[in-house]
Amino acid sequence: MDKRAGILEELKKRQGEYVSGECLSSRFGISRTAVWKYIAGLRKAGHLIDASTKKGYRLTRAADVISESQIRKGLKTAILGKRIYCFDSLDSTNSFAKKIALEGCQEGTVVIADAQTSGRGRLGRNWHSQPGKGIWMSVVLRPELAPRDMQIVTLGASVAVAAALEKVMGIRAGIKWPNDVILNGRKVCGILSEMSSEPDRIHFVVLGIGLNVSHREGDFPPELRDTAGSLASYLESAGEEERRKLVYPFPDRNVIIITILFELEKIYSKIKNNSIEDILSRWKEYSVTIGRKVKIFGKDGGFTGRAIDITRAGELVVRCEDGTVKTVLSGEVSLRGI
Ligand code: BTX
Repeated sequence: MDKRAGILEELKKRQGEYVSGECLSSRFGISRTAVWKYIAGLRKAGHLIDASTKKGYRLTRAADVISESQIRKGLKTAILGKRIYCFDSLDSTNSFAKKIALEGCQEGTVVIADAQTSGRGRLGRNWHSQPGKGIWMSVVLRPELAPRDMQIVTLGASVAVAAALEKVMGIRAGIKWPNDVILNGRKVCGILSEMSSEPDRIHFVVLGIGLNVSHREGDFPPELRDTAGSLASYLESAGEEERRKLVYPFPDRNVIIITILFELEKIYSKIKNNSIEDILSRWKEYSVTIGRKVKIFGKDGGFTGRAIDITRAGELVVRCEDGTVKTVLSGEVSLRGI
């Protein structure tokens, strides 16, 4: 742990109490001036720290800073997060994760950035990844699957995020096929899986999860203001009765990450045991697509119908208006009437 993180840990351990500059300087083997510089750095990162010439330093409120040591402390997984990389900023956590996956990194390696300068969505789209506001995270997996079965990993990840939100905050999210996590009709989380494979075997999957956490409406660029949401904006818009059921103020991002990784590992072990039906039935419980009238936009135009099911391969089954049944593996779906 670096010295700045160590000082923060010490202040956290004694939250509410003053810790003298002398105590910190002897504990970390640095001068009093260096302690002061580290404290200034922590304040700059958003931590509220009181300073008193006589008594020392006191943490009054820790900033919501993603930190490897905080995640590691709460992590109860066996595979995911054995190795965790945390960055202040990256172009894209998926790009970094792909690079280290190609170099042979361990399965379950997690890459997190506080900000992304070129966050990516599906089909070359952008993913808006503001500093400090969300969870921009990628996980390297090496499932023993054929490439055609890969969609289950992405569907499973959306279930893991929805289950984590339920557990940690009491929020019941919906999943829009294939893997958008929705609150109040707004997209709060998107998932991008990218893989390297040969025809019958996946080498690795980089599973990218982007979850909007503390954005207020004005934090999104104008073009996203009608469609994007965050956990904070959802809580703000929830009615009094709904709010009473929710955990508020909600846990910091480290706790949300720990819970997502925990839920994701449960799902991943189901994939490893080939318990695909379990994942599909949980996906259906969260689905806001099945049973709805949908409009599908695909490469070859669009059609409308009612979404009736999902196949083992993750395809959406749609009964068209003329009674024919079609399966759709990729494309965009618009839910009519939402
Ligand atoms: P998607 O193609 O389903 O969604 C992308 C579309 O969603 C954009 O075209 C835009 O309309 C909208 N959008 C962009 N940013 C946001 C946002 N923050 N909140 C809500 N809507 C938005 C979804 O692709 C997959 C996103 C994965 C993001 C993660 S973050 C960690 C990892 N690294 C990386 O580069 N991507 C993934």
